[in-house]
Amino acid sequence: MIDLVQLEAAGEIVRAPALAVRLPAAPRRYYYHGWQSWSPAIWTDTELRLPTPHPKRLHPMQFDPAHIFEPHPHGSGLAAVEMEDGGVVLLGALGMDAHVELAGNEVRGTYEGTTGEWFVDRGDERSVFAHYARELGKRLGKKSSNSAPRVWCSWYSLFTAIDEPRLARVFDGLENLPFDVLQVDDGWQQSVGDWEANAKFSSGMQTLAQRIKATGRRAGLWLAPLIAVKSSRLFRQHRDWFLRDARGRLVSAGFNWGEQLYALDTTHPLVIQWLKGLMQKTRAWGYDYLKLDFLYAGALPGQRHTATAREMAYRESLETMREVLGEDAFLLACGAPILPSLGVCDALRIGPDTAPQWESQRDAVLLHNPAIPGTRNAIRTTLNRMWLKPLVHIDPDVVYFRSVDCDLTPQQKYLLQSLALVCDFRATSDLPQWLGESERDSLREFLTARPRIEQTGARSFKLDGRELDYSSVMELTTTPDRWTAIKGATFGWLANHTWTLRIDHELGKRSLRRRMKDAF
Ligand code: 9PG
Repeated sequence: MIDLVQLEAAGEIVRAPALAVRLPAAPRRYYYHGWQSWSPAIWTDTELRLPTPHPKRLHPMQFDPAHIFEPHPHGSGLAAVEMEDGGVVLLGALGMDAHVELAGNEVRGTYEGTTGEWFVDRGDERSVFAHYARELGKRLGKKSSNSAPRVWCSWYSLFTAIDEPRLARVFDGLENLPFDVLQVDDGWQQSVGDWEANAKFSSGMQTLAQRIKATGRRAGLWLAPLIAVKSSRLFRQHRDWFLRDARGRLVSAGFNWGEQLYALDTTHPLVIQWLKGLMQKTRAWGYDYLKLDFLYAGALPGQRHTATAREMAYRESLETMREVLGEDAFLLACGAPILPSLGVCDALRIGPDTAPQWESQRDAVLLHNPAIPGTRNAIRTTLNRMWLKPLVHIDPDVVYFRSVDCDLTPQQKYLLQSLALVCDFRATSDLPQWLGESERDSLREFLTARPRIEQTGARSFKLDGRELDYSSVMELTTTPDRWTAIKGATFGWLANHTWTLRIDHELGKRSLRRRMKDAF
């Protein structure tokens, strides 16, 4: 049974397993809210049918796999529509495990196998989202309003090519640039699942943390605690810890690093114990800024050891990790389901990865995939999730100042840097050795700036009086012509094979090795 709410009920809270809001007419635009950090958040014309993003093998790590093929406009947790007169109607869940859709003149929300509260409001875009955020904060909690620490992160320059000598050169080169955290990203571990230092870090992770702390900064570390690659010891030794579907088959958590990913069942008592041990270990090594990544894996659909709704199961596992890490640690959740992370993490990545490229024809047109790393994708989704700012530190991902190994134009870099200032989250991966004198000055200014920020519209701001308009970044490439659609379908089919993904991974590694030999 669906409860029906007439639109007079603005600003109202209703408790129901499912709820429909009848609109006076068909809306003009629809706000699609993707499930996790990397999934897109976009406003589109309701008429527009977005093609299925490719490759499908990546769906579990980019979208909510339970809903990716839905015919109507739909989204995770909340939906908003814009009416002919420009007014916005919002239907948002105030709990976990809810999905919404637009069917004709009705916005419908459903809790997956549970019940909970709904918030319904109408008005102008900024005010309905602000009210919704306030209600979410009351129920899920919110984190401190102190500024987020300023982070140097190893990923977007060195990628997996990190090792002790390279990091030492970076730490030396940073001199007195005002970073609060030096965060070691992917590349230190033996395998995704086997969280011990690999041969490139033979002095051990504790020594590395000490070296960072000796520069006067906090030590940060990347971990993907809820997934494992197929070749990891963890997966080989504990197959029974991993999530399965109703037919007993292992659930895919996506494909990355040239390998199949699997998800831990975080309701399994031995998994909980293992997770606690892992968090204790990283704290004991000396890291107190944790970037916990690929967290969506904790909320994938499947049969769990304990029959807990999937997002609730994820939230409980995040709470467990938080508890062991302690309140004095800073927890950045990445690749994380949005609503279930609120109140537990300190910061939340709210868009896909930025990249030293703006947008590729391959990703935007052929694969039609706005979750793939790219600066335009990152800016678009981050802006559409700015409403989360009162609840959590919103991470728009790193910005770029360098010209070495970077195709972004000065204007594109400026748009991204300014967005980070608006979000009040400052991070970069630029190697100090790659920066010219004026680029280094700009980075220092960025790290120390306290600009006066005024939001002048849904997608425009004034920074110290300087106009900043993102409207040109926001649109998605629309329906492709027939020839492009055929090319895209063929390319998407090719890209879906494990051998193509493996070759792509190998080529990526080779190109990284070459770039590093030349540049660092
Ligand atoms: C390390 C990286 C960095 C980065 C994270 C995450 O959907 N995708 O294809 C996709 C690929 C990589 C990725 C996210 C999504 O990157 O966001 O900051 O830590 O892992 O491997």
